[in-house]
Amino acid sequence: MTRTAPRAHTLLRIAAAVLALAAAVLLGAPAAQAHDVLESTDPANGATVAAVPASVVLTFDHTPIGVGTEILVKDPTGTNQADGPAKIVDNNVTQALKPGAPAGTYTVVWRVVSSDSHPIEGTFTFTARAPGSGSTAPGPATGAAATAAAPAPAAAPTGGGWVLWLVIAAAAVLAVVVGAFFVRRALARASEE
Ligand SMILES: [Cu+2]
Repeated sequence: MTRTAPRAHTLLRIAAAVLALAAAVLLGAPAAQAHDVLESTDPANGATVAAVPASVVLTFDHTPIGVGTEILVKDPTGTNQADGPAKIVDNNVTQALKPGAPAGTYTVVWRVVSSDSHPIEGTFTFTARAPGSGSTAPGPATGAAATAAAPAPAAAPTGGGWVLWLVIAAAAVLAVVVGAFFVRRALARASEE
């Protein structure tokens, strides 16, 4: 009886430690998810292009949440040449520009809500040597973007959900494995005493 008391005490402490570790891993998983990162833009930051494009595209490392997206495309006079709301398709945020937007250096001021629900923002610039083409070019471009936008929202949340569940499952497995290791070590120590 004298030996069971310290052994039970040790096991209780080990169990508490394992539970605390499992909780830390499980609660830490969402916090470890970082903000989405802007990976590239089209036109690229600092690039010079022949003419103002029909749209600018921002590519992130995850699919931003389709709420509160704001992309200003300021021409050399500071006038916003963005035409209509930005469209999010997979990891790409596309902002159409007004037909015939003037040549010069543009500043794109963007703000999106990261897939971890935090707002992120930034700016980039590009220079266009000629104005944007007339209404003929942006017409088919926005039409194609609109049809491409339709299937994406259904697929995107499923992908994000899978990743989250994978992380939780991995954390649970890790917690069990680590817990089993500590318990076995504690039992080995207890039998040595
Ligand atoms: Cu974040």
